[in-house]
Amino acid sequence: ERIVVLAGGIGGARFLRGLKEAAPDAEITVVGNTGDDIHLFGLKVCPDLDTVMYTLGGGIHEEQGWGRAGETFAVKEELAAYGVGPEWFGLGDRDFATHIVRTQMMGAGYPLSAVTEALCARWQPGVRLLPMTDDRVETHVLIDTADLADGPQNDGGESRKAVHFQEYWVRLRASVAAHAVVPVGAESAKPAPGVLDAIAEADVILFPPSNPVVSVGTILAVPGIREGIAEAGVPVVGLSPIVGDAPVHGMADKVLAAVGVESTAAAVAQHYGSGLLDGWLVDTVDAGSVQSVEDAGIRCRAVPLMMTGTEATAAMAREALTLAEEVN
Ligand code: GDP
Ligand code: FO1
Ligand code: CA
Repeated sequence: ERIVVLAGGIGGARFLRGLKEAAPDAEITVVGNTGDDIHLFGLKVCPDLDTVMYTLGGGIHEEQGWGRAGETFAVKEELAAYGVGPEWFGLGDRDFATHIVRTQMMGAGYPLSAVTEALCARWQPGVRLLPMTDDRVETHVLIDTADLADGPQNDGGESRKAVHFQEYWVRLRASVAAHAVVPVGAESAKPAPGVLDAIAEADVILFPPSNPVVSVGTILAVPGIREGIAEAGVPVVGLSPIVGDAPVHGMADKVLAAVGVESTAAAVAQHYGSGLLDGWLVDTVDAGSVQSVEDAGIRCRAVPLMMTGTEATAAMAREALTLAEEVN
């Protein structure tokens, strides 16, 4: 069986661990979000690709969900001693090596997809990990400068600025309103080699409980990917990242508000829409919303959706595959 998964970072990676267990013989292709990518100190950092690679390859910092296990921060401290930041983004020594190899290969002319394959030769994630595109896409978030503590105060005029997604998420902790989320560069990006073929040849396509706006939404913003999924004519099943009207972790509600979507499992399903989604899993606490999702033309089931461990996550993956068979 060929399964394609559109994945962000932590939610996508943890789900994939369960999916591998649930479908040990499946050929899994992961289309990873690269809108979170950021250039720091001349290095290209790909947080979501690395989170998937480290999680499935056994190198992840388990409790944190991102970055390396057993990490140290000597390089960051030395940079800080020179007054060189940003101090708000924690790049560790082990992680630095990944970014150095990636940047060096890209400087030599290799596309990100080839570099990702080379990095995965070490980590052996057990899935084919493809970036959504080899082109540069960077998600930016539009905020009000008046909302910033150090911004211009009540000068009468309205002043908005775009900040990099990582600055919004990590430095500001999504504490100010997001007025828009823009995947800069997406409109002219091309799907990476292998992405459209994997989608066209898939038996099932899954949306893990990843952020619907800045993870799955960004992947779908690459021209051709959404169309390819719709045209594949195979079951498309998603799992809600919203449980009990709030994101399980993180601040997905802030970016959902920016696109005018309520933070409920049903609203996220309707945001994807019946033109894209055939099936949707909500958590048992949201069983009351199953009917409204079905009324929107999307087959829906309520099952436990908390990824408390590999066994619970594998059970979620099995439910998703079962629902896919039902809608087929
Ligand atoms: P990120 O790139 O690291 O933010 O990770 P993703 O976009 O892949 O996933 C983030 C989303 O995962 C968040 O919106 C969380 O609500 C969701 N999430 C995290 N853990 C769980 C879980 O155990 N169950 C469910 N249903 N969602 C989860
Ligand atoms: N997340 C944080 O909250 N703080 C950090 O300092 C941080 C550093 C970091 C470094 C490498 C990497 O691959 C991921 C990192 N993350 C950090 C996580 C990541 O930036 C975000 O969780 C996701 O991009 C959100 O989708
Ligand atoms: Ca992410």
